[in-house]
Amino acid sequence: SGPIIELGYMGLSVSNADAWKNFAGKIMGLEISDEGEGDRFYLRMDEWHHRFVVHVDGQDDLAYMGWRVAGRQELDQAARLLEANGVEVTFGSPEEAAERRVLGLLKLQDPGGNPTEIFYGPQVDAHRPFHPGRPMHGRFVTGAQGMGHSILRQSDDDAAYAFYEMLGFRGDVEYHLPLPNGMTAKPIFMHCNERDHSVAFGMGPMPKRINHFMFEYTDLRDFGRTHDLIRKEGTDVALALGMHSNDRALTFYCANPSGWLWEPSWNGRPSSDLQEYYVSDILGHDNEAEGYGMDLRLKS
Ligand code: MBD
Ligand code: FE
Repeated sequence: SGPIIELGYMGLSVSNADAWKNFAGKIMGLEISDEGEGDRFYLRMDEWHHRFVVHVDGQDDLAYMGWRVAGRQELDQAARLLEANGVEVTFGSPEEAAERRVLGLLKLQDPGGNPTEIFYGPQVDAHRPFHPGRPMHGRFVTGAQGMGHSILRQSDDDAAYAFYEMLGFRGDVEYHLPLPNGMTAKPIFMHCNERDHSVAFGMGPMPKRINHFMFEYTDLRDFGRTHDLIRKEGTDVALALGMHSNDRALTFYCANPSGWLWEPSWNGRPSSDLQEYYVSDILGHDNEAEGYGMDLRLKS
């Protein structure tokens, strides 16, 4: 295993702040934390100061991924590891660390060009209990599993695999799936903790850096309420309610106000180092809205 312990935070660039506050808070149940900075607001999922920084600067895409290491020694170790493998790394300035609410960070790019930060020491607001944006029976699964997972754009899946493996992630191709053009998609799923996967790729060309973000409710009632609310709003759903074969989670994929997908989920199983692959999901996940990069057939 390597220095990375969790997907700790993400930066999003959005154009419509009000739509995002409604979607993230009133529909998904995340806590909106606006400190009046004007160009950004925050989304909380737990006691951390934030899990998302939402930058209102109009790109409607991922701004950066934030991968956590335990402490300063592990940050230095990660920097040496990356440099030894020919990856250009810069240490964030004290001002940049303060802006991210962390004790220290590295800035780099993954092989797909996705802005990537490796950090230690997040600001945890233990004095400020998590307060969901809509009433919730339970909470979000975070802790040792991190905030969730994302599928990211890569131009070279082998290079992406080598990069994340170098940082200590494990995983491989976990599905062989038919594509609309007759080819076979072989997406790769990688984990760095008990979350089944924290990063995935291998979905072919993508218009944005990110295809989707998955997060998990502890309570089926909250997951179900989110599904009810999305259906009531008539929001685009790319994959209907279903259960994945790899993480066994009940999920669906809906469009967020930036036009990429969110994957609310419930009841995922922990990651395993015993590699398997699947040719179909277990239940549902029928294709609905097209054009969100999820037009492959997950269930045979
Ligand atoms: C996932 O979380 C996912 O997004 C896909 C495409 C397949 C299995 C699990
Ligand atoms: Fe997913």
